[in-house]
Amino acid sequence: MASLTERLKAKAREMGFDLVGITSVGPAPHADALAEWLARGYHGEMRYMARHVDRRRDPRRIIPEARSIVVLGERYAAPTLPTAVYDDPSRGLIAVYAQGRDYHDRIRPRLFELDAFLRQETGRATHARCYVDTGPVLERDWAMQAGLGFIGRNTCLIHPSLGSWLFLGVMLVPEELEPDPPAQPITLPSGYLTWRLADGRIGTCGRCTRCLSACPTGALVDAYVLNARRCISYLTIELRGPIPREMRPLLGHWIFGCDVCQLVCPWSRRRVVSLPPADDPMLWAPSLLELLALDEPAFRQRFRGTPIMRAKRRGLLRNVCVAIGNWGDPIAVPILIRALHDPEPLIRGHAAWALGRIGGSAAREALARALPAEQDAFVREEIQVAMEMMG
Ligand code: B12
Ligand code: SF4
Ligand code: SF4
Repeated sequence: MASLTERLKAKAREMGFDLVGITSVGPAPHADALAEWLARGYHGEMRYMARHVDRRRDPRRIIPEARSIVVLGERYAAPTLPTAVYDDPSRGLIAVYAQGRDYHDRIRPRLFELDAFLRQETGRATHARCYVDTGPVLERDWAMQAGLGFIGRNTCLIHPSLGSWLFLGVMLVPEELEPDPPAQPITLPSGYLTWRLADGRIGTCGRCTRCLSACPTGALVDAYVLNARRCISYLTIELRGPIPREMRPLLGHWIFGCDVCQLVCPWSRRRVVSLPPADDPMLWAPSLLELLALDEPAFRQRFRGTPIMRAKRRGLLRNVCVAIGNWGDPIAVPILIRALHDPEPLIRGHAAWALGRIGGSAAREALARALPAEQDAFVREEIQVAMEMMG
């Protein structure tokens, strides 16, 4: 008869998870890296990262009776967009993970279902803790400890056959399950840090540093260290307020998340999995002008159930204004002038910036007309700066 651990893993695979591994609970192996990251302020305004650090360092602080950590990985459809789309500045780029139904809604219920299976097998009455990016757990650290993959210099967890196009989920359970061997450093003649995973596969960054040089904003300040305050993913999703002015030109036309450090990675670039695209791919590289025209109901209708709802209309349209400013085509001026009167100050302010970048007499006149009527201090400043930018 298969052991409980084997039955659990078989069940996880049957449920569609691509990777499953187990590790014993204890202090997170790289908890000190988190402390250093927080001390440098690299979390920016993600205050939830600075809360409950003791729990993130050791999951037994979350649930003392936890004995094992079950880590699940699920691949998502990797880029299906034609290369020309990535080069078309009139279209907004949305990170692949956000193209489709929200992964929290898709994965978390299946973790609960997996826990129900465990409870049925063991007769346990209590519930396990199940997280998909939803709790104080260092998911990548535990995934590596459960032997699922290795952490690359871009800080992503990479599996040699699937690349880094993976969602992670974690369950803290009281059962003493059989742990998998963690990703083990091995010594090769090359001398580069190389890992043997639980499934026997080998992974390494070798001498590659492509992600570090390709990052458009210099967010990867060193190998394995990401300063979120500079990361497009943070600036377009997590940051609630204005995008710092000096960062805006670096965002290009990314409007929700960023995939650059994965797209250039040799492990991920070649691992375009043949999952059917969630929808018409062009839906996920929308026209910037079309997006800026979305009112609240249209925004909700278009993005309901997707991770994009996290940014809300005001966050997404803030990003769209920045992308339009970077595109720089005067065709956008009339719609930006309309956005100068949007009810949301965040959108008005970024529309002013985009008008300043594009320039021209129509843009200048619209800014000059908007200034006297503008009540919001942030927007007033953006209008003034935009007018200065136009000389
Ligand atoms: C905060 C956060 C962000 C922040 C900060 C990212 C970061 N690198 O820290 C922002 C908003 C920028 C972000 C962006 C993205 N995120 Co995010 N994010 C998180 C979150 C909530 C916490 C991450 C964290 O703890 N950061 C703190 C730093 C210190 O940790 P870390 O960089 O992961 O580093 C750890 C290890 O690398 C290790 N370590 C440190 N140094 C070294 C050195 C060596 C040699 C080794 C081996 C290990 C090691 O120690 C650290 C602490 O454990 C997790 C979910 C979770 N609860 O874990 C998702 C998560 C990491 N994100 C995820 C995704 C998909 C993304 C994006 C790809 C989305 C996108 N396309 O825009 C980008 C990727 C950007 C990138 N290169 O990381 C996935 C990652 C899946 C994967 N394959 O790795 C996660 C796990 C969510 C999930 N459940 O699927 N994210
Ligand atoms: S997600 Fe984009 S901005 Fe962030 S580290 Fe990777 S390449 Fe840089
Ligand atoms: S791009 Fe190169 S250095 Fe960066 S994670 Fe991939 S293999 Fe490692």
